[in-house]
Amino acid sequence: MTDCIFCKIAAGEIPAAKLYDDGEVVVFRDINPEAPIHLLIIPRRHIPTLNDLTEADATLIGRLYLAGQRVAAELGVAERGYRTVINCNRDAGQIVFHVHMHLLAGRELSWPPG
Ligand code: DGP
Repeated sequence: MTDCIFCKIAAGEIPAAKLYDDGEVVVFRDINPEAPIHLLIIPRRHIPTLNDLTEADATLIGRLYLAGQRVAAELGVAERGYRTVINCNRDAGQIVFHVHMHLLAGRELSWPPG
């Protein structure tokens, strides 16, 4: 999608601190971190929200988690812990309409989230 900021990051047209890219899934640091480690894990293919997923995307969504697991281990936070969150639409605070999983780590995270 031509006007999607995360599509442009995935394509390398906008710079981002990328940690992982396997062709299908890209991981980069959030520009506005809410924790010492705050990553965004995205499918390269443009999917606006969780509501747009189909059965055919089941493996792809699993790959988002596996990429997060991998990068969390590489960054040394797997044992201490981390949180993954996907916001969907307005009430959840989604502002970028390209499915993305937040991975937060490096501090104790309160629960429930706001
Ligand atoms: P959400 O509220 O779930 O849609 O989260 C969008 C996140 O995307 C937010 O934490 C800030 C981040 N973000 C927005 N624009 C950019 C950007 O250009 N680069 C990076 N690295 N992150 C961005």
